[in-house]
Amino acid sequence: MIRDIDITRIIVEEFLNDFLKSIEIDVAIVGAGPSGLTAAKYIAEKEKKVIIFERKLSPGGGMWGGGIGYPIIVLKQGYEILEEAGVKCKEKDGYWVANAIEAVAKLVSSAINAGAKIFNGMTVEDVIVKDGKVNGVVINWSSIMEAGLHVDPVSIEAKAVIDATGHDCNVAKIVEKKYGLKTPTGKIEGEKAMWADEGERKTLENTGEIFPGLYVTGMAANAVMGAPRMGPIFGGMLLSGKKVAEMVLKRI
Ligand code: 48H
Repeated sequence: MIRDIDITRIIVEEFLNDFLKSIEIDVAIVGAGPSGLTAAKYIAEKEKKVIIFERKLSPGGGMWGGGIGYPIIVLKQGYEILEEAGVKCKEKDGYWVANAIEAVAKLVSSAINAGAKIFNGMTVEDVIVKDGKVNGVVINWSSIMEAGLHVDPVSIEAKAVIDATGHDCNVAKIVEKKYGLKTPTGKIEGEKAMWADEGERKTLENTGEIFPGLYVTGMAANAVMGAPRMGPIFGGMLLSGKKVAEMVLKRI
């Protein structure tokens, strides 16, 4: 016999058990797009406790829709990261091509298999800063935030925080507003117009620590540093995720 309250109890107990194991962690990644998922996989593979907080219900960020809603991923570089995750890539006219649905599914799956955890429907609305260093994130349910309810958030302690929030660079914006960034200008430069070749190159160059304890990856790196967007080409996102993972692993 199915008891309705068994289902309730199991959901609440399991979630709380998971959540309580996730309040003191090595790395908090904000955003489960291609860069955040890739970073999570490489950090988790080194047995570090890594959690992705994703505002939406579904991880995958801007990858689902490929370009103009055609679910095709094009890459010039970094396709080996997709292949490592088990995604079938084929060569076409000097590029690599993959299916967007397969790419998202397998990046999510390989991050989870490596030991990363994803909390969905949770928005990072602030960070913890102590002695001039980011020490964690402050989270709330996205549904509460969207309803505009005055409900206070809770905190997660992390040795490093990665802003993988894409075009919006939401975590960098919070820190910029309250403290200024430790970048050459101290502020968010804003993403520039489309230039795929330069945008892809700069994504990697701009990946790094922008405030003690806070790292930026993917599209957010170009938005912070004032570099071009690159349109629907995804190799820079994957390589940036791998690069930030390597940088963070050296520091924690
Ligand atoms: C929790 C949050 C919050 C928050 C946002 O946009 P993404 O896919 O990011 P990247 O950098 O991995 O990939 C960018 C790529 O998808 C893209 O847009 C490209 C290549 N554009 C080129 C162009 O020219 O347009 O994923 C970011 C994720 C999303 O899932 C958000 O929901 C999530 O971050 N997010 N999660 N707390 N405060 N803000």
